[in-house]
Amino acid sequence: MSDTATDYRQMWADLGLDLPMHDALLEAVGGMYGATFMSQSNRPEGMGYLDFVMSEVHGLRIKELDDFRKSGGKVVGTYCLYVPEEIIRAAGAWSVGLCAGAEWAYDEVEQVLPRNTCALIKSMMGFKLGKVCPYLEESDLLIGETTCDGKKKAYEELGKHQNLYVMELPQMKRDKDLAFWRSELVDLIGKLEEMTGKKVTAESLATSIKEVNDKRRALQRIAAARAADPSPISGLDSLLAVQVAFYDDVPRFTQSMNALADELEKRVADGIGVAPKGAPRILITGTPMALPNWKLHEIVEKAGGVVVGEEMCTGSRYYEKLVSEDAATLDAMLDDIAEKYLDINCACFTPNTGRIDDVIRMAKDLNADGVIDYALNFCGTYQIESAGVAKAVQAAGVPVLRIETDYSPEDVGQLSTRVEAFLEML
Ligand code: BJ8
Repeated sequence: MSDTATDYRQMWADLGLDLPMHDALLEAVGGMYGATFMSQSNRPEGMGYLDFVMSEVHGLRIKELDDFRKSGGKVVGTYCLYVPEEIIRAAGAWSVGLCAGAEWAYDEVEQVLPRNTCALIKSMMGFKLGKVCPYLEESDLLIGETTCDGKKKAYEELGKHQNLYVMELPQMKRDKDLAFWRSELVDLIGKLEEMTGKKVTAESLATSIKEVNDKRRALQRIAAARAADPSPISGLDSLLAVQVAFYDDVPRFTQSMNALADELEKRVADGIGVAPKGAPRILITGTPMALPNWKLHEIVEKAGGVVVGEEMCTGSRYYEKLVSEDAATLDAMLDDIAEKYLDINCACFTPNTGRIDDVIRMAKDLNADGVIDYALNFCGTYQIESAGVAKAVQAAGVPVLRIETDYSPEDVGQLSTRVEAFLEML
């Protein structure tokens, strides 16, 4: 994390952050990062880029956003995979995925949201009410979406504090739902054009589709390298790459991740890994793990396993599918974007059998020895899907461990015991 004694303090104060609380957050996350990431052995050198990005997460990157806005640019904050980054960039704005991965200001949050709300939503509100997130404060517009009930209603509260626009997401995937979703993309374009004063054209959209696809392709290369035994990169480092993908500068991130992928491919050819060959290989599926939520990966890898994939929004759902680059007109590009995004398998949809197919396919492709189904407490959609996912994956011959947790460290001991027993059984 940034040294709080550097000259970023004025910038943070100008953004209206609560400086003492912000110092406390940076110190806590910096300590966690050091203990979790820097203690790993045999990391790829390419991780140096992500270490640097994390060391400047509230520093240099915020300065870049600040400078962009001072030169007339607009920043858009998002919370969900369904909000298309391609369209935001094509309208001349920058998109930042907002973190919601740490317990913060829960006392204040529980004044407006029920205690039994999932940790992700509480964190989203806590960062705002606690005034500790410079990304939120740099956002000219937040885009919410009607996914789960908790988020949908929490956006009403969040909207009392910040400029917020909500996209309506259908909950089924029929042709009429696709047509409706496409019309939501058209409305989003109108909203963004009004804010940035820039037109979304076939040219600007084609450019942003290509840029975002290139970012996803770089992440696909990293994911493919993880299929090797021994795995050339830890699950923790791979998860971090996807978490950073949501807010870093797109071309710079893509270039750095391609350099990392080059190194990983060389490691695979040379048989170099981060865990001994034959270490238990785990695929995790479930609710997303927003920064700085590294809890389960750390538990698995400290217990001697290696996480080889994540079927989640901070994983394969983010990078696996691309928007077609064949379209020549704005209309055809919007068709492609609507189709690609509606094809994400979130538990908010019914039915959502595509998710089960993905988990089984990934478990086979990555030679996973076991699957961990991960749901945040009070996340009804993923908790309800959990039994069906476990049954189908076990029927396909892969053992499953089901875990429900939150962001608190209180259950780490108990979870570690369960994970150790699971790894031993594999
Ligand atoms: S596309 S997974 S990012 S909605 S954990 S807030 S579902 S109660 S995060 Fe998600 Fe978009 Fe779907 Fe992905 Fe609600 Fe569950 Fe909380 Fe959740």
